[in-house]
Amino acid sequence: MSRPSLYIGLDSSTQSLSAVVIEVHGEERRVVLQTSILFDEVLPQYGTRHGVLPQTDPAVAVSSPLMWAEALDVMMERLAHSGLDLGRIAAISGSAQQHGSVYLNASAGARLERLDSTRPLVDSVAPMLSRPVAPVWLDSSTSAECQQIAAAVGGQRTLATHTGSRAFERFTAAQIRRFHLMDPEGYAGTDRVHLVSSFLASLLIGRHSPLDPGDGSGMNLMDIASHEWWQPAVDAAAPGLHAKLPSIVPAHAVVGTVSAFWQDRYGLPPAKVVVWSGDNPCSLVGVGLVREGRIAISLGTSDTVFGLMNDPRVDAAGVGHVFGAPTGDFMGLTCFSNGSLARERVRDAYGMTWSDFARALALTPPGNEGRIMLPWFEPEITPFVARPGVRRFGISPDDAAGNVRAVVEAQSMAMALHSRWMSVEVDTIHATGGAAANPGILQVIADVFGADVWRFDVTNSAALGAALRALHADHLHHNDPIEWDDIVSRFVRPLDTIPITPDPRCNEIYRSLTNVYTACERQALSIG
Ligand code: ADP
Ligand code: XUL
Repeated sequence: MSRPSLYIGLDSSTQSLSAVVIEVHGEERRVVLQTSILFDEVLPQYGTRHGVLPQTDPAVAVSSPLMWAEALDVMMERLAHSGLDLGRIAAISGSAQQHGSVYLNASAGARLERLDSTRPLVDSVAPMLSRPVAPVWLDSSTSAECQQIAAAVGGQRTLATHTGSRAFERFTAAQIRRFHLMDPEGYAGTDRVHLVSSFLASLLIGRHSPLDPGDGSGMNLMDIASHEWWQPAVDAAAPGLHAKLPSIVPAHAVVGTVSAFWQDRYGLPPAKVVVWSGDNPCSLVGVGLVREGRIAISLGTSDTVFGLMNDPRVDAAGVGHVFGAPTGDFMGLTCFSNGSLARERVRDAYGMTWSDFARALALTPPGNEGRIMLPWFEPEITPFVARPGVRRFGISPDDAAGNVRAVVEAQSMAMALHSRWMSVEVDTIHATGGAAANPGILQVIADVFGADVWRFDVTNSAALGAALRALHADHLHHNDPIEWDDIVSRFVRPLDTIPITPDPRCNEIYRSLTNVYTACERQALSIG
């Protein structure tokens, strides 16, 4: 019988680098290792808070590419000492926070080829950077650049039709444009603009890596249908940008092998490296969504609602995004920045634990007697709110339990309202992320959507998705394809035997309350 193979999925998220290792032995497939490195704790010398470098301007969010590189070095050392038989690694792939960009100078190509395995990785990477920091998805400082790009290509609708999204502050095009405008010399000294995903893949293979359509569609630069750079948007972003962009390859492409640096430093084999992707496309397969009809709600640092779509139905003027999916289909996604963050702010304001928070939900009536909160503690992505501020309609800040219910109901109604554009008939929701541990929150979501909610134990859904992509691509490579349904069914199973089901009476209450919520949102946005 053949030896079992190992597949590694890495995920460089906002706050941590995680790895999930799966073992495949014939029909037997299982997760054999999960491990995470929290940036703030393990690499405090970079001075990040929640993975982001402190700034005086709340609209600016940048992080450190060197910190991500060092985390990769630490992770590989950890894997090398994990007891795994490294010689059995068949393929590695990865996932990374979307939209973030890393700027490398013209020496990077040659330097990637001769990374010095006797020294820490960062020593070789530092001289490659043409910009010491990387803007990340929490940045909202580029509204002017978004307007300029949209105007140059003929409007937001045209941009959305081609690239899958209207111009968004955190998307890479606007970030590149801002760098070009603020630091023309730095931009001129940039030879390659990588996404976080393609940057880390480059460090693994020892040369510039391409990127995949899933992460490419988070840039406002790629034509969502042809998977090629859309020249009008590229021209609108910054001069000479086309030559600085990586190439785009299918999500199952093998982009190289683990380079000599890693072989010499940690004894890794020259295993295949499958192109990395964004964390949302990876999570799509990591939570088992390989067909249209179900959606996932991820309750993490941010909240996201996403689902597979057979066709690229774009939200022409609105809030949603269409990305490429690892299966070759499409995915729709709406992102809310005030996710766990807002829930934590309410919890902490009343000195509660998560159990108190759950109790407060249980003690208050669904619909909260018609009272509404707009929980914009930080700048919000959906709907776009530049200047944060919490708005309360009919609810006193002194009412602890009422405020708990209000934040959860507002978030659930916003998720339902702002994912309608996907036109997916939702009867089943896969819930993931830290806050999915809270059944009270999931009950409100079930009632608002009128759908069954299943909990999945996928704290590492993006890393798992990356490992599954490595498995899928390796089999394709050997002309032995495995169906996506077959791949996910072995790894992605609900935590419970029965779902959280909607109460029809509560669903009725939320149908009318969502109209009230919509009016409150409109009023707040028009006042500013
Ligand atoms: P990330 O986006 O960083 O991967 P996670 O999915 O790990 O985030 O979620 C972490 C968040 O989960 C924490 O910030 C915390 O607010 C939230 N959380 C953890 N346990 C609970 C709970 N019982 N109820 C509500 N939220 C919770
Ligand atoms: C999606 C988005 C976030 C990041 C988080 O558009 O900005 O989900 O990918 O890592």
